[in-house]
Amino acid sequence: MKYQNPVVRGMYPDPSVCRAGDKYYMVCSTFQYFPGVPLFESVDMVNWKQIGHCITRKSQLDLEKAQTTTGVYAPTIRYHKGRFYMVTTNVSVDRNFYIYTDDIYGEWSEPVFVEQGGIDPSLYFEDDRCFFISNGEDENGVSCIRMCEIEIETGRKLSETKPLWYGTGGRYIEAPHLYKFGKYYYILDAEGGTEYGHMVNYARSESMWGPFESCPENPVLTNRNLGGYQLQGAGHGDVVEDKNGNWWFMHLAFRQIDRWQPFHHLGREVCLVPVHWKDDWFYMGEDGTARLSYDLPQIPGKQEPLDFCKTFANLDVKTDWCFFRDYQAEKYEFGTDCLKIKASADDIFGLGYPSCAAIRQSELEMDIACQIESRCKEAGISIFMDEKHHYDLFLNDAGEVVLRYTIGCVSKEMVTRSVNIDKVKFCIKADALHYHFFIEGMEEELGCADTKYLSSEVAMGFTGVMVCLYAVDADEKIAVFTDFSLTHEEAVK
Ligand code: 6LW
Repeated sequence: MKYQNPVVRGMYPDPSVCRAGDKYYMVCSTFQYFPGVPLFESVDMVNWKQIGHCITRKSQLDLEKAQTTTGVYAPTIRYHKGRFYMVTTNVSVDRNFYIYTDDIYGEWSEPVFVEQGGIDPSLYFEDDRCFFISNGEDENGVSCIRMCEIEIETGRKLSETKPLWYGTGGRYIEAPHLYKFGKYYYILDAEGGTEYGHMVNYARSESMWGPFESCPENPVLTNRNLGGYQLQGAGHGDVVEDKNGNWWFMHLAFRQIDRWQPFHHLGREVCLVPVHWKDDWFYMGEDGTARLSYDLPQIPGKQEPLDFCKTFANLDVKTDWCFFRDYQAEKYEFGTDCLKIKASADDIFGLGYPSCAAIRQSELEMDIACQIESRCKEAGISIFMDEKHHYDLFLNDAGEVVLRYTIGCVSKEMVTRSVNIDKVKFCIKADALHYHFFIEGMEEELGCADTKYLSSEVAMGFTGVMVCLYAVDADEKIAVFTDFSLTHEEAVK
């Protein structure tokens, strides 16, 4: 098997994976976006297809107060006795909960809350008992991984919460998972922060509650010493054994924009590295680093090329489109060649429910095009990182084309064409370093802006850039989007 990382591209952070029979299932964080927690299926760990979302109803998740980077943090997916469980934190209300389903293609349950704090919850099943693990602090305020036993039907705690492991001393101990492989229990974490110093560590014990012995080779995965390498920030992930006895670590990492520019704006993406064992210790990747490509001749199969021409005809509202805090279906009319959006007064600078359909920018180089017909206050395309970092190309209610750059406390609007039109086709050409803005048919660009000002290093936070089609107007006018395409030459060769 030859494959390239990331195996799932664009903002899909904090992957967790489980095996159920011959198939694998993966979930990721979604923060303020709705539906929440995308769910992927694979038969070989390398090729992933999104089959839906775990969170599809407002009753499962209240994101009303969720700004960018709050809301849903790292989820864990587990399969036990015919039932799938997805456990996560809603950071906006500071609560951990899980939902479950017996039909992976169907709806998931209402939330079951667990009264243990911290983030990055995980579940460990042993026979009919269930243990709940998360990060947090001990009684002296020292950061650690903690665990309690719960009653899986109700979420009720059956034991007190006790510290399990204090990690290796890196900052921000998080992303815990407990496993039993052979005779040992393994407690895995991520430390160092989800930036350039991110790393994966673990420890083992013959007892579930420890004491744990740290792996002598920790960190077992980190790219922190690979200066100038495109893939950085390797960390937070989940270990899985496949049906053929191969071991893998599925984890997050990000692609930086240039060898000498330590910025990334696409968010954290899903990568896969092989795992091997020695003396009941496991080791990851290439000498503990995550690489952009792997050639594993002992594993059959091949990575399928990704479909990189996305249009209204092949995008699915159930899997591809994301909305801010809730999906208010009555505002959107999705057709195979057209999207009609009923504008709302809420804009993309604040909270609320802007009329906005968003899709992840999944490649550094992409061409984005869309025709917009509107007399809304504004309607157009936003290249959106968060409320304070976005580039917007839109038509206003005077029929003018406006390009607006918003970077932190500076927002600059340029009327680039004052032509009194109500229909225009916009094109945005993204390369790793810049966005170039055009009107179709005009050779001269309207403007050009750096990708790095939308990066996680500038904007902070945990999300990545989304391409948004949006409309703002207090009178709820309709904006019509046609001829939409999001293309990339060839991501995986
Ligand atoms: C997540 C934490 C992290 O909960 O980022 O990479 C946080 N690690 O574990 C949000 O994605």
